[in-house]
Parts: sequence; C-alpha cells; structure tokens
Amino acid sequence: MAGNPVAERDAMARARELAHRGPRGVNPQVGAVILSPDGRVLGEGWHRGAGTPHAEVDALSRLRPEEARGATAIVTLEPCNHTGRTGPCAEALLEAGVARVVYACDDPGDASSGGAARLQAAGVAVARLDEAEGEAVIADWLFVQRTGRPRVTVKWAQSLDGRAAAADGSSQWITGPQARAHVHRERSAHDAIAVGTGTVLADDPKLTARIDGDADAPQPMPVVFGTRAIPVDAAVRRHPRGHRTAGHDLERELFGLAADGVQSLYVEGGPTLASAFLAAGLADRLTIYLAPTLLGGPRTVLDDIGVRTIDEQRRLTVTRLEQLGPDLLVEATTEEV
Ligand code: AOF
Ligand code: ZN
Repeated sequence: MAGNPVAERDAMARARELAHRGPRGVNPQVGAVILSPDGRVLGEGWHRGAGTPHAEVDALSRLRPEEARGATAIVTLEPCNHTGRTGPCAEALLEAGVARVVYACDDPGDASSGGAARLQAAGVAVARLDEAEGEAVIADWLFVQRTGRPRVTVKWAQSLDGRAAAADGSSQWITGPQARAHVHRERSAHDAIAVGTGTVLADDPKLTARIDGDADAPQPMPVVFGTRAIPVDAAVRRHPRGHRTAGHDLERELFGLAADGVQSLYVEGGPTLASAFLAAGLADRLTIYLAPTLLGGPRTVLDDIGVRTIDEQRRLTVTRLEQLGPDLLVEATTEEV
C-alpha cells in the first residue's frame, strides 16, 4: 500500500511532538499518529513511561475498532515485537487491521526489535521516514542502550589561566550573569546533576535550575559523590527532587543511575569529581566557561587525570564556541575526529 507523503511527513512531525509529552526514564519517549487512508488524523498517542501502554497502542485506543482497518500508523520508533511490561505493538497493529506502518528509527533492543519485519511478513506495508529526526528525539536513550550508562557532561568555569578558584578557595563569581544563566538551562536539560561533597561543603549549592520566565523548568536530580557527610542544613537537602548519594566507583554509580532512568548527567563540581570522570574515561562532553580574568595560584580546574606523558594527552574536539557576555563557552567532546 502506497502512502500519502505529505500527510505522513506532517504526522511524523506531530508524532515527534507527542513523544516529548512522555517522561524521560528507562523507556524511550515515543509518539504515534493514526491516519485514515485519505490522510486524516484518526488518533494520537504517546508513551507515558514503563508499564503503561506503548504509543501505538495508546493511539489505537482512541479509535473505533472499524476505523483502524486499512489505516496507516505513524510511529517515531519501530513497533516492538516483544512482551515486556506490555504486549507486542506489532501484534496489536496487526490485530487492529492497520495496512501501513511508517516509523522513524529502529528499536535497538535484542528482544524488542523485529517488529518491522514481523509486520512486513504479515503483509503490512512498512516504510521508514525521518530517521535522523526520530533518533534525535531519543538520542540519550539510545546512548544508554548502547553503553549502559547516562551520557555525561562535565562542566566547569575557569579564569583564562585555568584556575577554578582563588587561593583561599573562593570562586563566586568567576563568570558573568549570561554564562550563569546558560548553566541553569544546562542543568534543566539534564536528568541528574552531580557534585562532590567538597563542593557541597565549600559552596552549599542549591543545584536547582532557575530560569527567568520558566518557573516549571524540569529539575535535575542531585547526586552527591564522596564519603564526607552532607551537613544537615545543606541547601541540597531542600532540593525539590530530593538527592541521592554515590560512592567512588563511578562506572557502577552510572549504571545504577541508568537503571533508574537517568539518561544524562551534568557533572558540576568541583575539580576532584571532574578529574575523576575524565580519568575514568566517563566524560562524553565538556562545557567550559572561560572568564577574562586571572587568578594564578594552586586552584587549577583539574588535578590528576591520568596523563603521565605528552603521548597520553587527552585530545578534544571543539563542537561549539560562543561568547556569553564577557565570557566564552567552549563545548567539546572527548571523541577525536
Ligand atoms: C513501542 N512503542 O511506545 C515504546 C516502545 O517492557 P516495556 O513494555 O516497558 O517495553 C520497553 C521496550 O519497548 C523499550 O526498551 C523499547 O525497546 C520499546 N519501547 N516500543 O513499540 C512504544 N515505548
Ligand atoms: Zn510496543
């Protein structure tokens, strides 16, 4: 069965919007739109998190049974082929009598993939559309599927001479308000935010995302690494998402966070924690705020990251360079290209 290209492209864009209504967690965000053979929207759906109906089943549930016969399902992810917490979507689409399925990206799961082939074998027309855009919706989830851990961004602010604080440890403020506003948007864009106990003791950060004009910005869950106790009156104890504590085995902690649905982690301080993530090869992206100031002295942004000799230097690839008021933002990945 041939599709209706214009209606299908619009429906896929709509399905991507619907996907974002779902929560980030252990399951991917998925959206679905059901079209009549002449390209009218019959129903919309999205996945509301593990244990709840998948997007295509949610969309089908909005239709009268006879409407689904001969319809086209537009889904941002390949319909699953497994019985997990819910039944296989490929079978649900077959039973409903859907004649055509258009999806954006393949399901990477060993058990859950194969829905497209299953549908095709049963005589349903299957096509793939807007793959890159579909992958972008669930980029962090796909990263977790591939690596078992959240994607990690390590952030720091520094003087031009590479210091994170003055000799006495004071560090507020090195950068200006534009850079700090940017940091709050970055906090909100991550599922969790990590600091060491040293930073909690020195700076008493709130670790909330405070964005002008957006009181409902998503808040990252604080994760405090280290062995020292968090003071009873520490600001992090009043964080709206609570907080969790973590130990020294970074990889293990990351696996645990991913198992609890954390797809991205923002490592915000300080030098000890940033260095530990870099030394362990667990930093994927760096965001470095450079302030046009000099501090000198011993408080460098990093301590030992395992580089003994110049052959071991950690080459980065700069992915973005931006001026934020008086400061510069350098974004880099640890992947060499
Ligand atoms: C779909 N449509 O809306 C979603 C899919 O065990 P479950 O039921 O929670 O299934 C989770 C897996 O199903 C998940 O890892 C991914 O492979 C797929 N997600 N598939 O057909 C959806 N959310
Ligand atoms: Zn499914």
